[in-house]
Amino acid sequence: IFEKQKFFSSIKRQFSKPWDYTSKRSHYPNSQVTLVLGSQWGDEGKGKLVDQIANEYDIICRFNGGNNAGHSVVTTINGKKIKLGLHLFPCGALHENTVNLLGNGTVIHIPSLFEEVKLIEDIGINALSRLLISSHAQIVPDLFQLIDGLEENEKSLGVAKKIGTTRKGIGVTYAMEKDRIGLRVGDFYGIHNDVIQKMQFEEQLSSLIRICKGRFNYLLDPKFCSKEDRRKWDEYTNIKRAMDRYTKYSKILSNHNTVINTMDYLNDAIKKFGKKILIEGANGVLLDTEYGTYPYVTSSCTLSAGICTGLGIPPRLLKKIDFNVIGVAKAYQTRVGEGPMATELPKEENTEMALKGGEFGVTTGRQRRCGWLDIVALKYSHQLNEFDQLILTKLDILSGYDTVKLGVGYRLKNGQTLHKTIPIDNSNYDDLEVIYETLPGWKEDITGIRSFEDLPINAQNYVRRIEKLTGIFIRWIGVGPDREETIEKL
Ligand code: 2SA
Ligand code: GDP
Ligand code: MG
Repeated sequence: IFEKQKFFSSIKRQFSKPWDYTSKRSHYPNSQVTLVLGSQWGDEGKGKLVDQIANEYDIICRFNGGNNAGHSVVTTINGKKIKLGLHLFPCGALHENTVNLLGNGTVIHIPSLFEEVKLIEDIGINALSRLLISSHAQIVPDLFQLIDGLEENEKSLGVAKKIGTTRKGIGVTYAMEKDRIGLRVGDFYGIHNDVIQKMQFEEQLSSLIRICKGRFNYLLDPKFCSKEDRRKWDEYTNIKRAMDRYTKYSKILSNHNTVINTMDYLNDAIKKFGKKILIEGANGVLLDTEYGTYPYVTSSCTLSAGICTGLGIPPRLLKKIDFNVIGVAKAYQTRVGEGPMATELPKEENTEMALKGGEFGVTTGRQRRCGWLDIVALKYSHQLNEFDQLILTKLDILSGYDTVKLGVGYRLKNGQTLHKTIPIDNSNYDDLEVIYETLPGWKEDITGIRSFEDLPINAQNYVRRIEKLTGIFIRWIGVGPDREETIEKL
């Protein structure tokens, strides 16, 4: 015991001399690799920021998730207002000089990706010729999306905790990958002109369908499987149909040389050619499988750490170049799907904020749950990602409130108070009391404002207070959905 005490007190001594590591931070726009991450539960406005700064980068990458994500981009091209909801295609979409890359950590539902490509090309912008896909990325077959939906239906009957997924097959695909029976893009890429590969892929596909039929047959119970779902099941488990479709996809993708070893490509781009890379996170930190509010999470790594495995960029390389992490935080808080949210507003005020903020899912159209900005969760998120700077979005939505609140602490039932980390156990949320700081609000419409000093003083104080409480520098403030509706605070 004595030795232990000595050990701990020596560690404490080390901690009592803080080192000012903040002076070592890198700053956009000088960095070679910039990562944009959602610091909350997703939908913070990452898409807008990526679209806004993409022009300064050569390659825009996704490293996690699939078409569960919904990233909105609003801008005006040739006098025409464009509002694009992207799900898989990175938000460099509207910048013709960028390459857009889906890394090995992403999961890809090919038909949905083609739909997005069409949306972009309908605007008159090349998309497929600028897209690269990792041969290691997992495919999301239609069948996995159906299984995801049926599992949610089953859980809704109280069999297990419903997650409120987007029903895009994300969890099923990552589970199959870890089970080593998933299919990768490289498995079908090339089957249109290689008979041996075609036979091999057919074998893989047949075996996967056989396994799914065995494992998930119980989901065909009419209690949670409608007649239409049953019809889809028969369609999606038809091997000939699936082979025909994958052969067609293979041909289209190979016409554009879309599928490559993106890990080699990115490492060369950084080391040999000095290219600038912008990485776009999907979902948010609090939805991370390991560190989010498990089990109410998504099935990918949503943290900055995820870019190393999801793109094949070694951490040591990031240390050698200028690497910058931008956290995106909404000026209030939203969540879609099930799971705890400490600062959630009561029903009426919740709906009022959702309507004011247009808080409806880009993928599913579901109303998002709303609440006051949670500083405890934001600090937790910062600890996991070490943001160099924050962008605070949707400050305009808070105009009109007499007072605005910040959740600055959690008081647990056992008397413990948390200020910089969320509870490990979800059951703690049941009796948790949030400690709020209340600040005076502002009435003015701020969407037209472009300089920090022109904001109402109470809005300035709100932003400054968030900086003070989190210790993170707020670089930009969003005052509207359009690219231009942003204040840069230097
Ligand atoms: P999934 O589908 O397996 O990833 O769902 C697991 C949980 O992750 C949440 N999730 C999301 N949360 C916020 N935004 C997302 N994207 C869409 C959007 C959501 C939509 O941009 O609006 O349209 O509903 C997203 N994707 C997944 C999900 O709600 C589950 O809680
Ligand atoms: P993402 O998933 O983080 O890319 O965010 P989403 O696109 O799902 O949701 C953010 C929504 O807020 C979109 O409709 C954006 O157009 C919109 N938005 C982004 N920034 C701002 C802002 O500063 N003010 C307002 N009013 N809307 C914004
Ligand atoms: Mg979104």
